[in-house]
Amino acid sequence: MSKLIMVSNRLPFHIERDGSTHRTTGGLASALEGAALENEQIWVGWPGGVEEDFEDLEQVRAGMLTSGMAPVFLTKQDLDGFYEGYANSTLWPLLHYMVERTKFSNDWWESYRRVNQKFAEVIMEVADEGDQVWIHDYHLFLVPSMLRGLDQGLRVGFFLHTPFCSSEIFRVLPDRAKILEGVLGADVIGFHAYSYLRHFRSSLLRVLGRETEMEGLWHDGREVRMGVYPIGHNHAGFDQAMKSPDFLEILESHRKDLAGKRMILNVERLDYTKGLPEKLAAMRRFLEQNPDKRDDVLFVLIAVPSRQGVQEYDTLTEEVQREVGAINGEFGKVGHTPVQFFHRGFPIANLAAFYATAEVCLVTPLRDGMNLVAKEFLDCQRPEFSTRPGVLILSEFAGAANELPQAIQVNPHDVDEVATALNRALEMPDDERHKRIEAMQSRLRLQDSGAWARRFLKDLDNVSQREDRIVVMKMKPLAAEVAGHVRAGRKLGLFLDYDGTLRDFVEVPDLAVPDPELPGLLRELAEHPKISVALVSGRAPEFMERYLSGLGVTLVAEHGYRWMDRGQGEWELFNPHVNTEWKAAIREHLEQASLLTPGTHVEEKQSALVWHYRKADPEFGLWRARGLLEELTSMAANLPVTVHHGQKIVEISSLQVSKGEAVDHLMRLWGTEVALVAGDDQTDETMITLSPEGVKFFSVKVGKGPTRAAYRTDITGMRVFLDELRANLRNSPAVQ
Ligand code: GDG
Repeated sequence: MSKLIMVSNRLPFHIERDGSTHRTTGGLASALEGAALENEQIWVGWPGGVEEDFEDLEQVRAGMLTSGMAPVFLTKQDLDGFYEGYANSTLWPLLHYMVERTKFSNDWWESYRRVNQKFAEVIMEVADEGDQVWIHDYHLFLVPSMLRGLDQGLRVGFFLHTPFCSSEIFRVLPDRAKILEGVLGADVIGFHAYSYLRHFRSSLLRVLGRETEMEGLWHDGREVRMGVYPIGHNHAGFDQAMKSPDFLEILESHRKDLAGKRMILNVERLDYTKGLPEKLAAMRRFLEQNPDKRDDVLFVLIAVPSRQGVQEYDTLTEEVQREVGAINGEFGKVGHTPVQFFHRGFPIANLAAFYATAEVCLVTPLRDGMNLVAKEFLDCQRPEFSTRPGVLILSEFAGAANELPQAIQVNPHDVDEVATALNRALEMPDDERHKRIEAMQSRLRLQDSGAWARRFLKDLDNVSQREDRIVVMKMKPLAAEVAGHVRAGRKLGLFLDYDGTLRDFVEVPDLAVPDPELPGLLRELAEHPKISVALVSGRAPEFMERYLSGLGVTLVAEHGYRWMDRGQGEWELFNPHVNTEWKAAIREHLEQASLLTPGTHVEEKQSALVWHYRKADPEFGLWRARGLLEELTSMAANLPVTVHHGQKIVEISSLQVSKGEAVDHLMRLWGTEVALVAGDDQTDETMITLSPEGVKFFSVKVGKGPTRAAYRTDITGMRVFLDELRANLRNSPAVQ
């Protein structure tokens, strides 16, 4: 049975005094426990500490492996550059929309790459073919594609625990493209909320120019799925804690200490994203505005220390401590301190007792991927422990806000709104409290952390089994079959589109020149006595002649309007009587569209006009293209033209010209007995739908979209086909 390899920056374990280690149940570890998976599990991550301090790394590693953990040791330099630097001072603030806190450094980026590589290597040491690898969080954005470089047989998932910020923020990052390409190595990419998925998709579009569907995209011969998987809290863990004798004791002592006062609770890691100063400002405002409640209300602030020693966090801690002191100085009196600040963590039973006795939970992060505290509070509010149900005040900028619409939702930056919400919560009648909390609780207890892990891993399982994943591999048997025909002495015609079939699209079409291997590959195939090759493109003749002539390959330009036999001599017309009188009227219309749409232009070919919008804003360009298509289709009703929406182009070409006509002509000329046509867009369907009599015919669609082709692949798969065909024929030459 395959293994599950969990990968996170920190390993979930403790080191004992005697050097032995044991697992802890942190958030992720307990999610897996709750998921009750049958597979063997291994955890890859940083064990804590500094590599230089371990005396015998091999011994530590071997010891840890026996408890299912594979350590990634980090040096002092790694911790500075990767962890404190790129992960926590570049990515963390940026993903939380805090551009002014975001710092950039090339050294940090290099360190981030190096450490991601270390993780990938440790994963490969423990992985076997077919294993599931589940990578967590922003520390490890590059690991998925690094694994692809090392192995094809793994099923790789990536989950982001933070928000994914708007593309307008994300594109500030100097290494934005590499980060996105890094994550695209995964088979499933998960987010807490739909808005994060939306931002990720728009970053793929605006940074990489990649159009995607809501549920995913095709990348490097694989389907990459994207989805929304809101994490749940550790319901079982809290349930168990609340059944322990400790819990009842602590609960009792809380009640005594409270002596009838109403607790407003706040629990968080002390981090600037959680909005503690803003929250203190709202508490102050509440106390100012509600003198009658001052002596009844107790604010309990639990702020677990985080990233201590980092300047920004130390400054934040001091700021919070100062303001707590100021509020208590101003509003406290003998026997009553309005704000109790705990700068430490508590065991889970204590935490549950706080959640159970609080009347209001104030969860107001400025940004938060999900926020589990909100869910834990709701879960621990149980009738057996408190007479009145509690009220949740929740920031609209926490991922949890999507799932908890019955909370009082607030803008954490609006001090007045939060202060008013505090008063509203305290005043809320019991029946309203019941209705709100019950609606939220029933959902949360089912959607706990175990359910979350199961859902993600199930999708990871499914994707990997899809046919599409092996699309590149299917090209090898196809090449062997076609080679078999050639070896048997049959004449093969290869009719290949260029852009999107042999070469990826780029920003400037003129730069889409053949990669260094392509000309040699085409030449060698064309030199075979039984093979004729034609490149059948929509491009103008000049480009094709410049980069693709002289290879012995026939060039067909302008969708079959002109051709150059075997890539030498003069360009000829397939049909010298093509009518192009319609061009004047259409040209004027397209030029008007270009004026109104920055970044677009009109290209004129002999038999066609093309409106290009690759350099326009992607969404604006697409919207305009759709409008143009509608207008042109009705204008063209009485003209001898066809209108076609291609890759970032709208093309109007003569009806008397098509790639299919051209290929038909060449097949007759060459006496083709076996033909393979391949293309990626709608104009290629005219070749794909040919059914020449007496010819063994293979058709290949490259990329997504509707097609009548028998095979589907992508650019990588197409190249695999051509390479394999060449290799097959090199090994056993043709029957002459
Ligand atoms: C990241 C994302 C996302 C807190 N104090 C104590 C204690 N805790 C536990 C809570 C809760 C966890 O810490 C905090 O989780 P959050 O979700 O609130 O926030 P982050 O730590 O920032 O986590 C976040 C999360 O990942 C999961 O994807 O929700 O948005 O930023 O579980 O209970 N636990 C104990 N004692 C404490 O004093 N035992």
